[in-house]
Amino acid sequence: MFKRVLIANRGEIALRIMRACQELGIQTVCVYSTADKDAPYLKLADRAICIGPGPSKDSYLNISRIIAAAEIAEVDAIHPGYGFLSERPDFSRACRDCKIEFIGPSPEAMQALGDKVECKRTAKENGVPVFPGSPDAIEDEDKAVEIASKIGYPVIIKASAGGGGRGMKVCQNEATLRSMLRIASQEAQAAFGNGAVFIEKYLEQARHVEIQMLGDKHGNAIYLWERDCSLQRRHQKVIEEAPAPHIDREKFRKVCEAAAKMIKSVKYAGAATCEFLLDGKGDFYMLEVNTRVQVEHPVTELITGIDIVKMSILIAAGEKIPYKQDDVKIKGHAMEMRICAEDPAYDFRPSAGKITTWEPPGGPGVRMDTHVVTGYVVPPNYDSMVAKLIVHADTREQCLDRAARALREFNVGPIKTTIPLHQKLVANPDFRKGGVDIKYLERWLKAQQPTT
Ligand code: MV4
Repeated sequence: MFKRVLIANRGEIALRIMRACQELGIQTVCVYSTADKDAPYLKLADRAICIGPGPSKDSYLNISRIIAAAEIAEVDAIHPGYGFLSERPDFSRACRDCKIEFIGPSPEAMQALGDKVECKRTAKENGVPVFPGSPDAIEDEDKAVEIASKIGYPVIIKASAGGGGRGMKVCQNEATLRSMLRIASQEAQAAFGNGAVFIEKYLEQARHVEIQMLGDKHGNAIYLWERDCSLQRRHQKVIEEAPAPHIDREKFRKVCEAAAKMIKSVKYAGAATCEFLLDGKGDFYMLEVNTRVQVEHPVTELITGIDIVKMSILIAAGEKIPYKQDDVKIKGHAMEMRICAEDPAYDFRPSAGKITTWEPPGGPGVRMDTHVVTGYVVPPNYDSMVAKLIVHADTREQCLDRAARALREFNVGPIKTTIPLHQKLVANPDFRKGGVDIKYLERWLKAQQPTT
């Protein structure tokens, strides 16, 4: 087992990883930027090392500074958390080159799944359903038009090196497809240093369901079932839940089995998530694979009882996954509300500053993942999430009621947060019915706006 681990991240996930390490008897080294120098969680680390100024590119995204900190502190491994360097094959490789274990997949596995064209090919080979489209990156406009007329419009152009919704173009007809192909490729080249684009059938109305997986270094892979992340705004998830409401579980099991086979095929070690769109007929289509621990992992931890962050560390240390697929049972229902320092009454404008009132909820079935304490100052440099409120109950309805109760207890000031939005959502009849689509929240927010 590792003696000492460096945490290359900040905020709630740095604290979450620190907690996992401490329960495993591992010493922790936390790096921080000057913008985070007074963050309270740093006191819980065995050692905290400043790696630079506030801008991420000079600190949390700076590979050489992080590796230097790891060498000074003589750590055995680095946990990247989510965001920042977590999905960068060059960071995984830099760790390997310096003989530091990267807590996550090899650069090869990360590359194979991060490239969307390659990932789709691997998916197909393993029986994971994907949208029909171009099997390779597009070389020739006429060939793309031919494929599009075969699958039918609308089609979507995506960058092979893209992800998270960046650089996508929906085309309703041949003329748009022809003109957009070159633009999309140029944009992809500028944004990702790789101009490869592909097309696939565009699905208008969909739900977003993702499968949580774990793979180990011994060729084992299991799935921890799914999360429904359809409630989102501008590609930022607002509420995630598990299990997904109203799905055919036996049909879905086959998709999960194929997804596990796929990550096994690239010898994947660590936590991974396969993103799917679910159409109105109940069919699933894989979009992409996230090669990291995700923000919303606690939802799955609560319904399965499996500690995903601890597992990621144990797997990196060479342990076998201690669960058989049949050991993974869904217990109850869980929901995560991402509480952000933003004002929903003013188009979600950032609300950074000092938090003088912080009264978090508690009681049965309530988990708070946060680095915030009374007096904490939200720095303006990073993402605005200040807490994840995760609730667990026997049924979905009880979970919603518990969420409403916890949100009533939650009192924060003077900064504005998204708590009032969450209160409206857990009481919303459409959301309570379950199965809202990915455009629901933006539609609903628009309808809420005063029309004057
Ligand atoms: C799509 C799609 C519809 N059809 N692909 C957005 C994020 C990236 N992971 C892929 N995305 C989409 N790909 C096809 N063929 C719609 C989206 C999409 C979306 C997907 C999941 C969650 C929210 C979304 C919001 C807008 C568009």
